[in-house]
Amino acid sequence: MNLKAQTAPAREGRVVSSHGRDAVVEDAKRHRIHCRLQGRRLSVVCGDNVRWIEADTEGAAGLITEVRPRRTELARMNSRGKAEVVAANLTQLVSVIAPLPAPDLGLCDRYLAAAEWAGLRACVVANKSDLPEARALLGDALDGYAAIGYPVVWASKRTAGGAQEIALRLKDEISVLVGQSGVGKSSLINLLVPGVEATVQEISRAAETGQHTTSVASLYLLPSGGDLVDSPGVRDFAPPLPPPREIASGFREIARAAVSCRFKDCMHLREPGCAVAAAKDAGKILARRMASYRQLVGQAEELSRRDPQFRR
Ligand SMILES: Nc1nc2c(ncn2[C@@H]2O[C@H](COP(=O)(O)OP(=O)(O)OP(=O)(O)O)[C@@H](O)[C@H]2O)c(=O)[nH]1
Ligand SMILES: [Mg+2]
Ligand SMILES: [Zn+2]
Repeated sequence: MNLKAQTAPAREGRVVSSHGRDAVVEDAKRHRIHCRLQGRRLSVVCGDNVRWIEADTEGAAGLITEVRPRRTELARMNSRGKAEVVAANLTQLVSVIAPLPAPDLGLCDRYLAAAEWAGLRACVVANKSDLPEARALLGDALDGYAAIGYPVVWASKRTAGGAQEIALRLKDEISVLVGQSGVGKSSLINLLVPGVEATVQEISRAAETGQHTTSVASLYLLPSGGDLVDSPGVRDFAPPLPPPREIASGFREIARAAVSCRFKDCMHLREPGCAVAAAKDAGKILARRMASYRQLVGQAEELSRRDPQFRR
């Protein structure tokens, strides 16, 4: 570290994107500064509030010296089974689905569960509503999400449909766009934030090849208020799981029905007097949502067998 770095006063800022030991920090005046992390122990993600100092460090103009405690964390399990934070200090998750690539609604259910566990508001955006197959492929799913209380919006970058409604939902929130690769998250950023050019897959056929266009999470300021994080698309998303008994809190309609189960510790698998099973049989809880719930309970049980600490 040079002399200037040692004497410079620490300043507050927020990480708008990060890659390895490098991060772009936005200061109070909305200037963006290329920073490096001080020391090996620090790590930051998009949305982190940090302290930094001006410093000439090999191509970077600042040095991040401290990460402020996070109010919220959205995390995922990486391929090595370790929790990895995707973004910090979010208030809302926007799950983007589309008719193309082939929709994976189980993935959307897992994102919504992760939002519940992380204490984030959540909504569902069905993009590419201009495609003729959109309503047939996504209509029922969207109605299902609306019925359990998630705001839903049809959107299209082609027709700009839904843009105002989404902008209204994003106002006063720090939101993240999540979903499969190719559903059009970056396209929605470009629609909502004129002038920025989030990289979008050029050839529409490429959406089916499973290539990921956005490689790091980046935060954008919305002209109508609010901040929006564009995240790299996924083929799969596994949230870090709570103990098996707490999985139901990620599925609001299941948690609501569960108060009437005969047994207080009912897991809604096949216990007698299960109000959740009754609600499913009566068509009030979707079979797919139950399957998503069961899948996560199975995974959480597997984890707690391997690590009894996990059982709490
Ligand atoms: N017909 C139609 N195509 C769209 C719409 N939105 C995006 N696309 C196309 O879908 C493809 C993927 O869009 P992206 O915005 O790159 O998708 P993404 O979700 O950001 O993908 P990743 O960054 O890989 O996660 C591009 O070819 C877009 O032109 C839409 O509303 N309608
Ligand atoms: Mg993208
Ligand atoms: Zn039950």
